Amino acid sequence: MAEHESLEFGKADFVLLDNVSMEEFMANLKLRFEKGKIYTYIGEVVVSVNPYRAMNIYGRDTVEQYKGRELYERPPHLFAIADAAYKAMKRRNKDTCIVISGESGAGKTEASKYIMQYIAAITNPNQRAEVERVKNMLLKSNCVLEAFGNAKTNRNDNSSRFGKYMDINFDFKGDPIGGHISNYLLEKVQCCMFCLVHQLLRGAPDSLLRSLHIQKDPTVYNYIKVGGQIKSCINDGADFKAVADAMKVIGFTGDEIQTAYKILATILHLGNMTFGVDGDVTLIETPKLVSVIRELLSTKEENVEKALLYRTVATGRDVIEKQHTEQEASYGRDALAKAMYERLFCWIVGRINDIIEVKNYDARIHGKNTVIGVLDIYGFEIFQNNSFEQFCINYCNEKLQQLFIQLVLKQEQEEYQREGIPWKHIDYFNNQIIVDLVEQQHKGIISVLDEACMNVGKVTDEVFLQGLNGKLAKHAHYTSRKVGNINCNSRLMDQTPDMYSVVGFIDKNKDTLFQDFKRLLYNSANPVLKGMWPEGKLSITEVTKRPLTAATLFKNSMISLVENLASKEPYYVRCIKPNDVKSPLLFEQERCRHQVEYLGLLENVRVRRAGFAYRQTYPRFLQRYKMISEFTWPNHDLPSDKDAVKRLLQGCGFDHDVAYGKTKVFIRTPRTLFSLEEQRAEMVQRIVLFLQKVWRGTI
Ligand code: AD9
Ligand code: MG
Repeated sequence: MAEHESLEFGKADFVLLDNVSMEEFMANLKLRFEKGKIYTYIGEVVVSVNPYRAMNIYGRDTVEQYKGRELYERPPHLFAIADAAYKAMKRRNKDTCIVISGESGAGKTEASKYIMQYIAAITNPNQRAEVERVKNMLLKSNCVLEAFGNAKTNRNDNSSRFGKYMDINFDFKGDPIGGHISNYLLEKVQCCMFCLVHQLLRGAPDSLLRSLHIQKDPTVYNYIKVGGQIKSCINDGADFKAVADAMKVIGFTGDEIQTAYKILATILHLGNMTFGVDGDVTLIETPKLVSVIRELLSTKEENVEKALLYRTVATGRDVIEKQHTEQEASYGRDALAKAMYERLFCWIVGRINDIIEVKNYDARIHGKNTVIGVLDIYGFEIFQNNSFEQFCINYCNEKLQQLFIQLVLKQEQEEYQREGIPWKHIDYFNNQIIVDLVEQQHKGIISVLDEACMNVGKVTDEVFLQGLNGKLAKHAHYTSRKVGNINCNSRLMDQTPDMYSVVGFIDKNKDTLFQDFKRLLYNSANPVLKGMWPEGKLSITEVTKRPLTAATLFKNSMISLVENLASKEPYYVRCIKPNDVKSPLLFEQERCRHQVEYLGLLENVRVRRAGFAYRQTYPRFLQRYKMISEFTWPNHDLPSDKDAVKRLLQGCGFDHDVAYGKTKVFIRTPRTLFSLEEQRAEMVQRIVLFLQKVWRGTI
């Protein structure tokens, strides 16, 4: 518990509140925000409120203050949690992870960057060149991923449109030796809103723009106009260069970087392509663009035209070419643009992984390679119109909340029960019911959606809605409402009590890209582009297997993410967004309260307060502390380790602060542990001095 700050700043740990009520919690949070204290603990969880202004708290001197310290020794800070995760990894050989959650714009990505910076700053004391290289790569990869994966939205000027989980691998010395990035669902609806597109228009040299046939004026491009905002991301001009440099440093070749630009340019041109009809023939109204795209993609002109206007279908043994209607052609064009963006992004992540993954590490020689994972994922999102993307993003957050409940609330309570420690059960809302509503086999929303997609004949959003109403009408967390004739809304989740429109779910879930486009890109003379589309190799008769739907792929990736996190020792950062206007001064009470509620922070305080800060099995506890007591050093003659631990703690006068479970000892306050650690350090020092004297022969 952090008790070292003056009370004028409120309580540095919510566990220290006089009364655990929502009112007191909010008053403390507000007071600290107003005093510029943006971090507060709940035990080992950091609650962070976005300050919306530059804070002078991340410099080298602050790093030094936190390095190697215990959590409760210094005022709450992200660095303390990063240090705790690092120490646990290094001292106890544990894989750890830091899960950063909170809604869009709450400060997750910034937090993840500060954590990475901190880890980079405290490692590699010997300045080994290889480790420096790895650290630089890890930091630079962030810059590239943000450029391609972040976009300006109403809620955040630099909003992550993809979820990122990054593992950093460490060697036995605790220095970074590599990493791995997993990305989750890049939201591609507004692919032209991505930062790099703006950076390209504003920051690229004229010669590059000319070679891409791109004009500087963003209003020329339909996809950008559809995005509705022609504002730039932060500092486009300088950023363009920074991203290009970062890509070079990471090891992207010139051809690879050029191909990335060509893909972005192709997407912009595609958005301006229009189709018309002449009798029963569908035509391209903008033939010039076809030749521009041909040039950019290094393909043949007639192939581009054909892929845009026809699709090849296999009917039994015959292969026929079917002309698109105007509408189908437009749909195909948009799907191509989105798919190219998504593929480019995944390819970039893959390339970065190839480069940063741990190589030449032999665990038999070097000992275990341990990991710290940092998860920065898109937060809960509620817009005027919530569609498939919000559904996936919010489902992901429910899943992470469930993990938090499992690890922090449920397991804690269950452990006390198991160990026979007196314990008053604390109620909390368990959102498992909502997770099930989404992901359960057969009955869950994703199953219903997949079923609707597989319908033979009529496959519409309406059919999906009927499916939902049929299967879920009685579910306590599902309601359905119909607005007008076409706009169907369903309320799916309770934590975010808003409606989702089912319009577009079917299309987005099927996520079809006509095979003809895949073949077109695979047949490009540009080897980089070709390499991104290996499935274009398949002939039409070979493509029979139905691919997994977007929602099912997402669900599977979430399940494995949660499994991965659950296998590590978790640390949490819970981010809160104080207002909607990016103001450093405004603390909107209701808005914040809502976030505190759905993040379950009050329950977290209650469980933590009723609980114990530290626990350890009796033998391991003795192993670490037996030297501080005459009853246990060097060995004890008591009937059991439990009795020995009791004797040791009684001897130190800590009996009042501990509880003895069946297999573990529980210590209530960190101060006790701290004091045990101090006594141990003192004893170790004395033993060392003693041994030195023995060696020197002075004893
Ligand atoms: V989203 O789910 O990706 O849309 P995030 O990642 O939660 O969202 P982000 O970290 O991007 O939000 O923060 C939004 C903005 O808040 C940043 O661009 C900064 O302007 C501001 N911010 C956030 N954290 C800090 C901070 N610790 N110090 C100063 C901050 N400014
Ligand atoms: Mg973000």
